[in-house]
Amino acid sequence: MEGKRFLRTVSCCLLCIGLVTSLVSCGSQEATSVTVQGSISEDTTWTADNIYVLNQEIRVINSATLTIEPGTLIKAAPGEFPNASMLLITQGSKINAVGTPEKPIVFTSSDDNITRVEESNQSLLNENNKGLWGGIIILGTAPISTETGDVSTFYVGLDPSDKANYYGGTNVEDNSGIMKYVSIRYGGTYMGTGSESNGLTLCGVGNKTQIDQIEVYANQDDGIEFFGGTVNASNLLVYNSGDDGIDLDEGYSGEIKNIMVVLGEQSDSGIEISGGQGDFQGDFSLSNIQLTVKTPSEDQQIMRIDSASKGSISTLLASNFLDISKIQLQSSEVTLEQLQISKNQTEVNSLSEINGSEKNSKNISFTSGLSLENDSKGYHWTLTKQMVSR
Ligand SMILES: [Ca+2]
Ligand SMILES: [Ca+2]
Repeated sequence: MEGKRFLRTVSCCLLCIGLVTSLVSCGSQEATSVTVQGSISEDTTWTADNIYVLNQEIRVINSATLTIEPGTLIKAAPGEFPNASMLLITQGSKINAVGTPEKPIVFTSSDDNITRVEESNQSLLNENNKGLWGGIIILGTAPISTETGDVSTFYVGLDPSDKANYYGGTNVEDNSGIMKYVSIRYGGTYMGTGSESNGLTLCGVGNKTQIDQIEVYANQDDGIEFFGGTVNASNLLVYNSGDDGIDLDEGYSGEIKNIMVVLGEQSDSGIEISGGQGDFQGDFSLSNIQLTVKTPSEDQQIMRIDSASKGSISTLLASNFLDISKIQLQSSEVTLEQLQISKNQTEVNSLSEINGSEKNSKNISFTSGLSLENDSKGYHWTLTKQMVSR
């Protein structure tokens, strides 16, 4: 029995941690580079003295918890579908990634030259190096609203014949773990579905999960996308995404507080919301939102909200957009309160100036002199802040 268990442990470890590839000089200490491949099927801790290199799809399965120490640097090998490197937390498994402002947890590309989290501002990559790896995907068991009415579905881009690639269910209180002070950089590789991956994708993730202080820097698709689920989130910063900053889909029904999106020239909407595709619409609540533009372009929209959406958006400051940028509101079940919007340096106070669809005119109020609960100082730990002040 003992021998059998030993062999099983050894084979699991061989699968999880491929090999120690090299020692990387980092000042007085040397960080060991550890290649990770295959599935993680028992509780595992990644420690800050190593650099973990994700080689293709890493799945946490079998109700295991992946714990990542503060200050840990994780890099992802290059490649696109079906060889994209990504971290996938499957249903029942958990991520426990809690950094601190001084020691955030950093996910980046293996093209990144940094060897310690503290060297982030010495990276030779920049905001144009998007699409290098597949991001982080969490699959939970909370409700989703799909077109087919299915309670659960597979994540597009993953193998539908494998049950581990499914998300959604009836568990509002799904607990998929905790992520705090985590920076996700240069993701968004091609997923073989006509689109790219998001920085962080939360699929059917429930309200016992904690998502707070997350930065997504230079991702090719959306920064953070929520597919259904009931998870609450706070302090989300998305910088220069190729598509939207924050994207809600499939009847997402949680509360998000403190959002900051800085759009780049190729970005689409600051926030895009699609309601439920099936039986229920969901009900979201977003507040304390700052949407701004680094280099204004005609592609940028402030928000797009489709006809199936239901929820509320309050205290929103949008600035530096071009005149052509709009809030497209196609639902009569969304309230927009305390908006302060400036375009071409001028404050706009009427719906006709911001509404692309002309569909809905009720439940909208404007304000001025808005002060947000968390202004940009709260994000001092992020790469975005370090690069802006460099
Ligand atoms: Ca997306
Ligand atoms: Ca999108």
